[in-house]
Parts: sequence; C-alpha cells; structure tokens
Amino acid sequence: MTRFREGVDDAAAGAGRALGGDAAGDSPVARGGAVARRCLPRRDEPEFCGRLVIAANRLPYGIEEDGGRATLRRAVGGLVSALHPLAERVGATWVGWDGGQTASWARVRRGRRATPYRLAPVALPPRLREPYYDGFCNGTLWPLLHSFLGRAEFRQDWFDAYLAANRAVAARVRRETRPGDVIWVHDYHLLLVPGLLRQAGVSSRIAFFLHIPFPAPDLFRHLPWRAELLAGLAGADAIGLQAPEHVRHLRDAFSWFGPAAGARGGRAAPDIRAVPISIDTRRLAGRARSREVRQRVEAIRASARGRPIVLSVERLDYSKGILERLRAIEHLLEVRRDLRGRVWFLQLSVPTRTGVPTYDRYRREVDEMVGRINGRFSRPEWAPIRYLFRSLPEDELLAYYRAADAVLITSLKDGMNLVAKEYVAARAGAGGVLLLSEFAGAAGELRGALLINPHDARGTAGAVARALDMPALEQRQRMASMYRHLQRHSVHHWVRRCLA
Ligand code: GDG
Repeated sequence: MTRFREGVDDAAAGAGRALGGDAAGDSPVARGGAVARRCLPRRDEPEFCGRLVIAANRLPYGIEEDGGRATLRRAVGGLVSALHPLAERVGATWVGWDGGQTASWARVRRGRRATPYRLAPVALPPRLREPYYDGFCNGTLWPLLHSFLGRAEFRQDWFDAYLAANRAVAARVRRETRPGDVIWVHDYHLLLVPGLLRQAGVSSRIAFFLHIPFPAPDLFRHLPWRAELLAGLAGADAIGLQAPEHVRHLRDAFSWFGPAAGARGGRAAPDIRAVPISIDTRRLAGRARSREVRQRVEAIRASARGRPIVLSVERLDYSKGILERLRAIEHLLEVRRDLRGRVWFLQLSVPTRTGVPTYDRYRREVDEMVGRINGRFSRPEWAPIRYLFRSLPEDELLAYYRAADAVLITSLKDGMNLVAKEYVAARAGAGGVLLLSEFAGAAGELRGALLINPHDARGTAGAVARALDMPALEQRQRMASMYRHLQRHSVHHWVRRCLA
C-alpha cells in the first residue's frame, strides 16, 4: 500500500483520525464524520461555534504524487488562508472539486490518511472540467466580475458545464449536511449552489461569500445567464461581499434582473452586506517575529546589500496589474537615475491557472518585460528586478515581508488583497510603506497606505519614490494605525459577521 507523508504545510494535520471514504463517489473521506469538534474560540475573539459545511471550488489540500509517494499539501491562496483555521477549530466538513485527482484521492482514502477536518471531494466527469473551470469560471465570470468585459467570453456550452458542476457540488453538500448545520458557500465558482440546495429541499441556513468584486449592473447585464446566477444566489440567507461598492452593485442587479419575490417560496430576500475578509493578525504577527523568520530576514537583507527592497506578491494574474507595475518601475528608473543600482524590486509570483491560454500568454508577457527592463538597466553587480515564479512556505513569505521596506500592490481590480493586510501584520507597527492600488478592496480599510492608480505609471513611480524617502516616524505612524485596525478586524471578526 502506498504510504503518504505529510506535506510541509500540513504539520498541523491531526494524528490518529482515520481517513476513509470514496473520493469519487458517495462516502466522505473522513468516514463516519469522525472528526471530533474542538470548538474553543478564544475568549477575546468570540467566533462561530456550530456545525459547519463549507463548499468551495477546490479542497483545501491538493495531492502531490512523486514516484509512488503522495503528499497532501495545503493549497496557497486567500480563501484557504482564511478558512483553514476555522475549519480546523470547529471540525467542519469541506466539500470541493477534487481537481481531477480522483484516483489520487481514492488512494489517500485507502491509505487512511488523517486530515484535521473532514474532506468531501467531488469528482467531475473529465468532459466538464475545461468548460466549467477554464471556461465559465475563468473565461467568463473572473473577467466579467473584475470588470474586464473585453476579456469575457460567453458560451452556452460553458454555462451548461458550470450548471452541471454546481449540481454535483450541491448534491454532495446536501448529502453531507445534517439538520442544524450551517452551510457556507464560497465564491464565483458556485453561484448556483444556494438555489440548487433550496430546490432540493434543504432548509438549513445558507451563507454565501463572494471573494472577488461584483461589477456595476451595466456590466453584469451583458451576461446571458444573469437571471440564473441571481436566482442561484437568492437561495442564500446571507450574502457577504468585500466592499460597500460591491454591495450596491449586487443590490441593483437584484432589483433589475433578480427573481421576483414570489419565486423565493416565501423566504425573505438575502441579507446582502459588506463583510471585508481579513487575516489572523495575531498569529501572523507572532510568527513573523519568530527566530526562524528573523534568521531568514537577515539572509534576505544581506543579499540586498543595504539596498531598499520593494516587494510585490501575488498569483500571476492579469487582474493584479503586473505589467502596469513593470511600466511604473521602468519609468522610475528612467527619470530617477540616482536610484539605478540602489533599489531592488522583488517580485514573488505564484503560478496560477497554468495551461489556460490567457494565463500562459500573460506569463510570457511578464517574462519578456522583466527581461527587457533588467537588460536595459542592469549593472554587473545589480539587476533592478528579482523575479521568483514559485510558491514559498509561509515562514519564507513572512521573512520577505519583514525584510521589505515597501510593498507595492498594483491590482487593476481586487476583491480585497490579503497580501496588503499580511504585510501590515508582519511589520506589527515597525516601519515600512504600503503602496496600495485604489482598486483593491483593502484600500477602503487601510488608511495609512499610499494609494496609487496602477494605470498611471508616472504617479505610481512618484509614489514609490515618496515611499523610499518617507521619514521613519511617518512610516511607523502609518503602519501602527493600520495594525491597530487589523487587530480589531481580524479573520475571526470576519467569520463572526459572516455567520451571525
Ligand atoms: C482572492 C481574491 C481576496 C501568495 N503567495 C504565496 C502565498 N500567497 C498567499 C498570500 C495570501 C494569498 O496567497 C493571496 O491572497 P490575495 O487576497 O492577495 O489574492 P487572491 O489569491 O486573488 O484571492 C482577493 C481573496 O480571495 C480572499 O478573499 O482578497 O481579492 O482575488 O494569503 O499570503 N502563500 C504562501 N506562499 C506563497 O508563495 N505560503
């Protein structure tokens, strides 16, 4: 039998809780619902404390196969960062697509591997994967909801696959749900699930959270299936969005194209609220001060040889405005010759949606532009941009935050942007400057940031220069006020408000 070892990010996986189940079919991975519920909210951070079924596009773990050994590895991304601790604490059930790794999940089940909470993988027929995920999710909804209308494609076969995938997830959620459970559905991949659950007679409380923006109804109206999606969302009791602007847009969309009151079967309209997602501020701040992280910070600073570091971190996605950022860096180096050889732009890009043509093309454009700027300005001992295209362990990422004199976030549109919040938490009131796109949800909360418009290369370059020259006292004051905000508005606060 294959042996499974823990992934590096998986050290917290509980020992001794048996896994078993049918990854491809009916029975859950943690057989018998046997994961003990350990609902012990900290006294100062009262939190949700009930039985919870989470539905998200993907499971919070993926499987890495390496010559007969399989490693369960926790996924990287905002959604998992926010929900994993809660799922662990309350012993939730997490329903999600198995990412096509159906056979691997079946082997994990046979290997009776332990995970800290129950995982319920949903297998989708291979013919649905591309039109569902690459197609409707990432070729239609992602661009449309981020207001990139020109990038959105509208295809009936994609929507049909999306409906089929949502049906499969809803069916699994229904089987996993017991009376009294709260169901929490996440993000744009599963907009139809609340409505499908109601059609199937599920009466549990359903909360929905959209992690990405909701566009103005003028844009949303282009979607041929706008009424179907709103009818799906209308099955939820509560809908959380990242920012007040998205709330206004969704309310308008409901009043323009939403289902009539009679179609809700006597249920009240969903309560739509802005509930900005956040981070585990205290845990991250503590971890960032640990000995391991401090040692790594020294190594990063040594390799920068005293030069200020301007850091950017993101999935390699066009919505993050990476090309716009590179244009601003180029402009800065053109007009501020004194900065040549004196500043280091460090770009950490996590691979995402690889194999999707739009993303592969974007990656090539980024590669070319980094190469061109480095070719143009490098000196024997210095290159302006250091570019890492891979995912790093959390401690390493925290060390980069600690070492960075500024973080530069250039999203063209972003639901929230957790990197901005993580940087503030990792600095914990020490200096540093947050340069933040005004189009990220985080800009509505983090008032100590220098706001930029990423379409304005000259303005962005000017803001970077200002950050590099900012007096230490002003840096500390700005960071301290944002840190205080995040202490009060942590991920625990978000969970409580979403599930209230
Ligand atoms: C979506 C919305 C919204 C990144 N690189 C590494 C790594 N990360 C982690 C960060 C952060 C997360 O990934 C990225 O979250 P963001 O919020 O910045 O962006 P999206 O992935 O686009 O997330 C976004 C979010 O959902 C939550 O609602 O804020 O607007 O688009 O947590 O730390 N983590 C590790 N290594 C890396 O190399 N360990």
